[in-house]
Amino acid sequence: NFKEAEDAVHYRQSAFSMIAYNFGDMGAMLKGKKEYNAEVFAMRAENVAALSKLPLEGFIAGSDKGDTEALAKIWSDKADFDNKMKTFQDNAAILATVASKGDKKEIKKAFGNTGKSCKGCHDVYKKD
Ligand code: ASC
Repeated sequence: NFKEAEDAVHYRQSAFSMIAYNFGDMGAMLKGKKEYNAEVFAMRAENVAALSKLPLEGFIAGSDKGDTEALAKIWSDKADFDNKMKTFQDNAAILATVASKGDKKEIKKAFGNTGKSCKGCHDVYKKD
């Protein structure tokens, strides 16, 4: 278990940071901002799928204080928050599967769905 609330905050922020790095690079490839490399893309999709399972554990009770963008609403609507996190995990898993197969149209669709599940949660539960 985490010793302090701030350790839980750091844990989830670390996971989100790695998710953003990997997902951002995938976006750059899909938007043609850098060369598309199917192997690297699939590796990053695997990373995001694995990393997507980590942040939820860091949202422990009482960790809405301090250096965090997490809104208190997370803990008052925890079942919905958990659900949205699960949707993100499911979409990320689909993206990893689709990326390993290489159909660009399917990849774009799965990437879009995953991005929507990032935003869907941020819109409601993250400070702007
Ligand atoms: C990213 C990132 C997010 C999501 C979101 C998708 O690359 O850092 O928070 O995508 O913008 O809509």
